[in-house]
Amino acid sequence: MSSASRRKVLLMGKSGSGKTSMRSVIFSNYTAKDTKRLGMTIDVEQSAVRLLGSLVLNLWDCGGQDAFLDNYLLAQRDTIFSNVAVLIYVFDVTSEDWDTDMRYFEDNLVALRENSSDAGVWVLINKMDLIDKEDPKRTKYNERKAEILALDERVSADVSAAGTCRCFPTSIWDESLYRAWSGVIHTLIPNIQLIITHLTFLRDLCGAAEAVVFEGETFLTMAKSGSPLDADPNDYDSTEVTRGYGRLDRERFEKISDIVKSFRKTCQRTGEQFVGFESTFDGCTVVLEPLTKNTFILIVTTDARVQAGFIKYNIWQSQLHFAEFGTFSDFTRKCNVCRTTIKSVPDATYDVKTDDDPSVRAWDDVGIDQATQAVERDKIQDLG
Ligand SMILES: Nc1nc2c(ncn2[C@@H]2O[C@H](COP(=O)(O)OP(=O)(O)OP(=O)(O)O)[C@@H](O)[C@H]2O)c(=O)[nH]1
Ligand SMILES: [Mg+2]
Repeated sequence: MSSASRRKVLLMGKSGSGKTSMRSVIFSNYTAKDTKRLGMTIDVEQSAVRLLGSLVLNLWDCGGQDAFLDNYLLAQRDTIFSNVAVLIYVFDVTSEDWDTDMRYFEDNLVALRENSSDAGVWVLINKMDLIDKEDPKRTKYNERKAEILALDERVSADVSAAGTCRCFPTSIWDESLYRAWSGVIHTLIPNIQLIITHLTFLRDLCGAAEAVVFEGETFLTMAKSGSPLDADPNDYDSTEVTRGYGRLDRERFEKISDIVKSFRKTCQRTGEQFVGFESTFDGCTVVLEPLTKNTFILIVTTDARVQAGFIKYNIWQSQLHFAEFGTFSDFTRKCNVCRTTIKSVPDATYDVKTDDDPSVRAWDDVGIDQATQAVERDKIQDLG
């Protein structure tokens, strides 16, 4: 069993770039407007956010005034930059002193690579809403991104196994913030590939188009079935291709997060408890259900014959097993998916005493095997 895993996430960047605003919108239910009241951060503000079972993010929001920045690089260098899982570095796209901003970024990156060489680096170029009108093609963003990636390449050239550096345009006023932060937490979740494999299985079991897991408080997207979160059409799996996945709105997860969070706020105001929802319209069925203590699952099907009750039944069957992913690396619930895939997962074992006992059913046992089921489904489809 793995112990509680705490991952240190540094939030850095010049004063006023929007670090505390982001943290407050994502983790403390602030609206973008509320952030106008925030004062500057003094030194480092630490907070802990529990994401999945034992996964806890330790957020270090580092105030960006010059005096603090100098202190992080000198007196506090080891304390700040050691044991970092991810550095989120925030730039203000409207800054008029880009050269100085880049110099600070370089100093921080060098300190990070010295102390936590494998940490991932997420550079968020923030306040995009302020320049989108004057620069609709995002030329300025693309130039800055190129400069940042070139700088990282130079700084990380001699560092073995340096973590990846990625750039995102963000604004606290739209969905881009959720997209960027979903990407961050996605990379921090242990067993993520195993979770994706199970979601893909569950999607296919339900004859669905998509299965997505959201974090229960923030509604950040943690994982989805099939292709990776930011996949381009070449990465789609066969189900996604046949179900016309390319036509789906690329910002659907962020929009769903927004809708669910607003709905939950309404429920709170009216004294109702939000537990999930289901809806059927135009031959499409959507089910949102709690999956584990800290997550929700959304399953969407465009097959008019698949009913919400069937989807929910399968979700309920999977719940206890999914709960294991957040806490354990030794899986003890009988599972056909794990039996075949666990070998490729580092540090995870599948140790189920009843594995050879046919009288004990796995959560994903179906009456007929998967291949037969697929053939049967095609036959029914052919009959119209
Ligand atoms: N227009 C716009 N304003 C933003 C955005 N993000 C943050 N702001 C505003 O920028 C101001 C400063 O934001 P903070 O979050 O306090 O900045 P900070 O990076 O934490 O600053 P320090 O704590 O001093 O390091 C606030 O008034 C926010 O409302 C954004 O995406 N767009
Ligand atoms: Mg701040």
